[in-house]
Amino acid sequence: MPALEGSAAGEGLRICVVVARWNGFVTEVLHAGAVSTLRECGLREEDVTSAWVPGAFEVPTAARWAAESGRFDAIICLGAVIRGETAHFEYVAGGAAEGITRVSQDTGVPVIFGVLTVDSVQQALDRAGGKEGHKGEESARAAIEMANLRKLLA
Ligand code: INI
Repeated sequence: MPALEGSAAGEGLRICVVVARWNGFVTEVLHAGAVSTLRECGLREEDVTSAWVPGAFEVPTAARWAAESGRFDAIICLGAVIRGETAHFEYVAGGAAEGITRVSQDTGVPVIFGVLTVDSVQQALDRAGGKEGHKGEESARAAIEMANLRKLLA
């Protein structure tokens, strides 16, 4: 029975990291972890493009531009929406999640959901290199695996 799995090798892949500036004390850590993991997995410096946007709500739009450009094998979306800090958490977090899902499904380009949607600053920090791991690093590994799986399945 054939079983396919995308490898963890990043050589030759081109990846765009779309990252929100809002809650930058978290998103800059997610971004640094994603970029360093991509480089450790073999991507060349010139094949990792970062695109900064104001907030998580704008992430799907930039992700769509990147996906439709045909220049990237995968897109990583990074952001931090913190419930305690906003009265319109559901709109921002829901808009980001639905938009990112739609971009990936509409274009077929892997678009990785690395947007933290959490209740508190502490929960965000826990997921940006704290006790709950590092969503930026995880997102980088997921992007490479999905880009490689796509090549096997296409
Ligand atoms: N954007 C975030 O990325 N995280 C947040 O927690 C947040 N809060 O708290 O509101 C947030 N708002 C800005 C939003 O993403 C847009 O940039 C803004 O509404 C302009 O469209």
